[in-house]
Amino acid sequence: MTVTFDKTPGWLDWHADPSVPRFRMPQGSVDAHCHVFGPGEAFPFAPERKYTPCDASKEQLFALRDRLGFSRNVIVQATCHGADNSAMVDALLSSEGLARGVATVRPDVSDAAITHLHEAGVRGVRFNFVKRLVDAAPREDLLRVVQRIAPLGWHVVVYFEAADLADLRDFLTGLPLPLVIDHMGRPDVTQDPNGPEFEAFLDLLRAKPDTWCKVTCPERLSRSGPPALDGQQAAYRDVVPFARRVVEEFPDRVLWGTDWPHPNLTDHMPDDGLLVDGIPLIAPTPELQQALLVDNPMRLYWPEEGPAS
Ligand code: 0GY
Repeated sequence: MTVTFDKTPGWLDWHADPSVPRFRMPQGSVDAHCHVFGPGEAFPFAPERKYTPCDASKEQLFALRDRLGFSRNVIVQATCHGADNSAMVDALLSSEGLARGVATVRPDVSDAAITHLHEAGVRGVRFNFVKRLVDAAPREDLLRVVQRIAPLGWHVVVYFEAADLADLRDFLTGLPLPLVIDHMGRPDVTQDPNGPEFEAFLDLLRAKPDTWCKVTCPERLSRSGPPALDGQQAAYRDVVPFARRVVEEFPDRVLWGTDWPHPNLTDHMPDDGLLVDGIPLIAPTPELQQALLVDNPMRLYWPEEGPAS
């Protein structure tokens, strides 16, 4: 029997006709944060999910990759699929090696399942601390997951909100694996980018030198919003000083991604091409762009391919 799903009321679908970016990304750029959703008929959403999205298939993701000018993707397991990684793994297996994955696993995951994930291209697990997305997992469980994945050389991707950093900091700095932080730890961008809240976030990157940061999701963090129709103001300009601080202090530890298909946005859906056009504002030089879009994600997700010649 085929299961059908009704989207969460008010759900905004991904942009059907994104613009082709004016910014020319360097050759080999990686969209290092994106998701697939279902399709629900083939890959049912998890019973414990907190939202039911529209479908966003691997074919649609790869079409976006090509339209925007990316070469590769890092597909992050979305919470609507719980710990059933099959939609993400199916996308990896269809990518001809051009996608890597970040999975959600439970501490009792079998060795065979971990091996299967690795062979498909998974290189990390995601720990999600955002309460509206998941029920909190006990930290002992997370540490057991860390023990299970450490032999494979994987890393831990963490998603949390700025207000929770103080509580999480010791746990995060104590993790014996590289750490990748989603969306700059979700700063409150009405605050000063040089103020204490964002300084505490930058201190985490200083304290644990194998911590990476995704300078992603301006559309999610912004209060100034998308560009005015007259095009006079840059899109999401209030997020720029935060991302730029991270890129300039840690040029070798930053990653960029679209966050397509943009789960849980409620006021507007971004044009993915315009998101790409925002990259030179946060990484203004060709050297910073090459590191952000190519060298850094390749080092983390395709190290076997070595540095670009
Ligand atoms: C994101 C952000 C969100 C959701 C998820 O896995 C997810 O459900 O990541 C969000 O709602 O903030 O990274 O895509």
